[in-house]
Amino acid sequence: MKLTKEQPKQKETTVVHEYLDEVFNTVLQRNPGEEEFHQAVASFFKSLVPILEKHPIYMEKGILEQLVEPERVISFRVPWVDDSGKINVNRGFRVQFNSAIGPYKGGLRFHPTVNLSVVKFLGFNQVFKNSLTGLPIGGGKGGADFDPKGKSDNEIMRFCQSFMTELAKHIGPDIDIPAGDIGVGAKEIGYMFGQYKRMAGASHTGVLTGKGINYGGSLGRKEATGYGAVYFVREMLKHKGATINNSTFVVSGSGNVSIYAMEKAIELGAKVVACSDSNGYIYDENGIDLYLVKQIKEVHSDRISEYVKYHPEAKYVDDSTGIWSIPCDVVLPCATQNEISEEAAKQLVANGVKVIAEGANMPSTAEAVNVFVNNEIMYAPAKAVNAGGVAVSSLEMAQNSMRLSWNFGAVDEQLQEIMTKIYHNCVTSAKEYGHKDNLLIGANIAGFIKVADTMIEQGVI
Ligand code: NDP
Ligand code: 2IT
Repeated sequence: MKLTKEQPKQKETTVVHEYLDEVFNTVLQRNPGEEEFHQAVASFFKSLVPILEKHPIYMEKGILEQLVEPERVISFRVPWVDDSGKINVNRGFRVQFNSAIGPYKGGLRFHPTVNLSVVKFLGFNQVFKNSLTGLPIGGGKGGADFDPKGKSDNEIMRFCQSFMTELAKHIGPDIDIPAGDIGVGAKEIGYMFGQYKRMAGASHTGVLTGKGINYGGSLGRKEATGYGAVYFVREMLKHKGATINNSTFVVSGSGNVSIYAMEKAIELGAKVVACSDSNGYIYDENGIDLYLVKQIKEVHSDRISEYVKYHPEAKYVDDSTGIWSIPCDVVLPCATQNEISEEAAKQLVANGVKVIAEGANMPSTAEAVNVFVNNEIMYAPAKAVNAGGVAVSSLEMAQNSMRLSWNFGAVDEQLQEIMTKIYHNCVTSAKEYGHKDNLLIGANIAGFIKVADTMIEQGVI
């Protein structure tokens, strides 16, 4: 990469801020009301100041202007018939954000809160997360404002088929490869895969990841995001000469990411004392009975409040945000965006938290992040911490291309290597750009460089 000569620092800082402000103002004007998207872009831009100071080429080549505009946005009607015969209409999305380093890759979310802003914030962050994995995947995201809660299996199947009937026109194993996210697990992926196969008249195994093991799913994908997050925490603690053993964890959510984060943390000797769902949280000071949580959530799709029926000594509180009042060493927010407010962050800090590692996407508000950074808490952002899920998705694609499947140990070993590399890459980038130990800046810069340099190499502009 050709670098222009460094300018005196003060002058450059002004220019850089002016430039970032200008691009950000365009984002605000072009995307009115998309608050989550604005939040993701603002947080990312803040981290880029040191790299733009050193390498103005990214400004000269208009890289940021291009990065904030998705390559393609698809929005579509999803009509489906419920069990009573009533016709329902939902809105589906796929945002194909950036394909510089590979085909679009990212999950699908089915939740009533899904809208264009949510899909765009997720897609934007996915671009840099995927870059951090070191694997050849671009970034995208999709979903629908469909609520799977309380729906029958047949209703979910009909919805998934209708959703895929439109989505199929836009995806493919070398074009765009969706996977799961909130409300989309192996069951939904199976229904969507079946519909894609019927429409294509061929079994393009690599078109989706997170598939069932019988038809091309990777062993270890289900566990990957949660395990990966804990492997990342292990590296963070190692850096400080500490270990997970005997530490106390609070893990929000009780879905895919949360359950497997708890599983790995417990395996490595932690005591997980609390988890939650969107209704409330449980606190079990003896340590969460994970077998029971799996039964409640994975087998019966029930509420986490059921837990206290089997463990009356534990406590259930009917307010999921209260989970942040529990003193602990390590916090893994693994539910949803903006689940940690500024007040919650202050309370965590006051209670002596040592590590915050984001399993969910953008779980901390901008104000909460400031609280962690200003108090020098070990804080790691989602795009680094939860990258294990998409990394193993990429390994699933590799296995599909080879028409082979690796055993669990082989996948898990690669996951551990990938998470360790991501951690070191973040640390190195943070240090190189003058923000030692700031994993937020390190992750954003490391994720950015690869995408930006590739865009320049490919002559996108
Ligand atoms: P799941 O649907 O499996 O679980 C989501 C969990 O979060 C459930 O316990 C759910 O509770 C809770 N939750 C959802 N919305 C809210 C809300 N508004 N307030 C409080 N709790 C809520 O999803 P995942 O575990 O897959 O995803 C969790 C997070 O991790 C998301 O941010 C996702 O984007 C991110 N992620 C997921 C990856 C994956 O591989 N699945 C990869 C990387 C990131 P309830 O049951 O009541 O709805
Ligand atoms: O946010 C994410 O990284 C995911 N939901 C997983 C994406 C994927 O393609 O596995």
